[in-house]
Amino acid sequence: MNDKTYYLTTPIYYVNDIPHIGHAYTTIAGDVMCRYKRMKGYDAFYLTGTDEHGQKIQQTADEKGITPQQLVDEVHQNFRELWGVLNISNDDFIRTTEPRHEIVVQAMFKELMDKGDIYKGTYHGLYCVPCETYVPESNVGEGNTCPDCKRPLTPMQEESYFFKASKYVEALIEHYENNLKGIIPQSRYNEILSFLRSGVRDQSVSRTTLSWGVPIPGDEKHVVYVWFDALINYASAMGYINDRVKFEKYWKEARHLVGKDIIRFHCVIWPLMLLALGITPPVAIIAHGWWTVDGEKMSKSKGNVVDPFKMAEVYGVDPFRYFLLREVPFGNDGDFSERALVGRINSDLANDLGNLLNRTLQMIVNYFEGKVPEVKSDPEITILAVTVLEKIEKHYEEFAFDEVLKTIWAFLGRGNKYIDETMPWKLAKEEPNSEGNMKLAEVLKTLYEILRMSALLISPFMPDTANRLWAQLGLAGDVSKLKIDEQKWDSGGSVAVKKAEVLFPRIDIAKWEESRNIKKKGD
Ligand code: ME8
Repeated sequence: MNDKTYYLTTPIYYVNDIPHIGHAYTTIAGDVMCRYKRMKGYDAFYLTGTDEHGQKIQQTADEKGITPQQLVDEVHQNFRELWGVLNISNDDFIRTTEPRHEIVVQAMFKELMDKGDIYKGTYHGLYCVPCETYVPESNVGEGNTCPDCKRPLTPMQEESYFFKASKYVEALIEHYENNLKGIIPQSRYNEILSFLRSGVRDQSVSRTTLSWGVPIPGDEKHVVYVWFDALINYASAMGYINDRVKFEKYWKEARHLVGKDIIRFHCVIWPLMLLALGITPPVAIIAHGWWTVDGEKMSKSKGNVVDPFKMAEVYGVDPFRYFLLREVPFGNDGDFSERALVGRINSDLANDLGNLLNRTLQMIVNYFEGKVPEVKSDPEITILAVTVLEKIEKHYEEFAFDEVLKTIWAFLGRGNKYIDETMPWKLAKEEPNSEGNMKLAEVLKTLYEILRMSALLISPFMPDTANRLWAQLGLAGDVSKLKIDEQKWDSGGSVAVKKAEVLFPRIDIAKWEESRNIKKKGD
């Protein structure tokens, strides 16, 4: 049995809306991490799913004149379909309306009630319906509006169950003090710790104003508050009740990937719930930034919501995956523009990677009849390859996907420069068995090894491209199933390469602009 386990989750997405690039971003990032871990020999479990209860869903269903069940059954399919299109390697897809989830929500709620950590009271407050949250008085925006979505708040008073969050705050502070990487990046860690030190009030965890939720055991006019319900998916999907072996195996390695909008729920409420239940909090919560589009906030009313299905169709799945993780340091906000995507396809993919492959294969064909020379590669590049692997490992630990890619691309860049420096076409003119002629074999073997190692390293980001690259290198099999550490440097000799095919066709900018009706200056 593999004892190197890893467990990573995405947020579960609301199904009142169709998926957009924000959802695609989080899910691709998690996918890359799990694919990398598997190639490093881990048994990595990747979970995603949909959040299907609550007022937002009920309201959307009402507006559409269908039942909430019909709505969630229909809309959750869009997410499943998108993950198929984007080549996401999730091991499970949890829906919060599934019985396997609901039984865990009820069991945890009951356990906390029995312990006295959930009690009944009355809640008064200003509620934001779209955000599904009460807004504390200190945060209410001008004219009683929500500080996040700016929409008007509704005054509400209701009988409610409360979770004694305050009781576990000290324990959580201590947990984070002992786990300095418990929240990534550091700035979020500091923010959450100072929030915790300012105190956390008991949390309302039930609603009587709607029926679309998990009923509270023994008091069925209440349903469980949607966030209390949703967070539990991370445990219910792992068999918290039905499969304890699985739960124990993966939970100790649990990590949650989230957008910065929902860090308090994940870094404060969820770990407090876990501590109350006697469960260890996750190893880490990793928060990423927010995408805008062409400099503006993405919104339906502006009509600028980027459709990931369309991006994948027009530009290809792999370039889209690559772009999202290369463009912006994880944790920072970023701006999406198709122009920037086209720029990266042309420069990074077609030029840097595509050209290196083409030039190398062409020279192996021209000078060695297509057979990779059976010699050792250049010692200088061999040393470089070792440092590349070490750097990449470190960047993954920090979830610094952009740095991983920069490191791979610097390596490819070294390959391109190596061709310019060694000028194989000159070496090829020298006498057979002369020093220069022997150097030619070394140069081409070195370039071949750079490409072989790059195929392995890009596989988590661009699984199909890695396989196409691998096949052109004359190698068989699915790269994503290989183990990086077993693929020793210089082990890839004695094969016949395939004819070089264009990996990424260049996009003609003038035609691209024309197809989008983008007028040039002065037109
Ligand atoms: O919050 N940029 O679901 P949700 C980057 N159901 N990421 C974005 C984004 C953007 N502009 N917009 C959305 C919920 N995201 C809850 C979660 S978890 C127990 C419950 C991503 O459908 C980002 O990961 O609103 C964010 O956290 C998530 O989508 C929110 O998805």
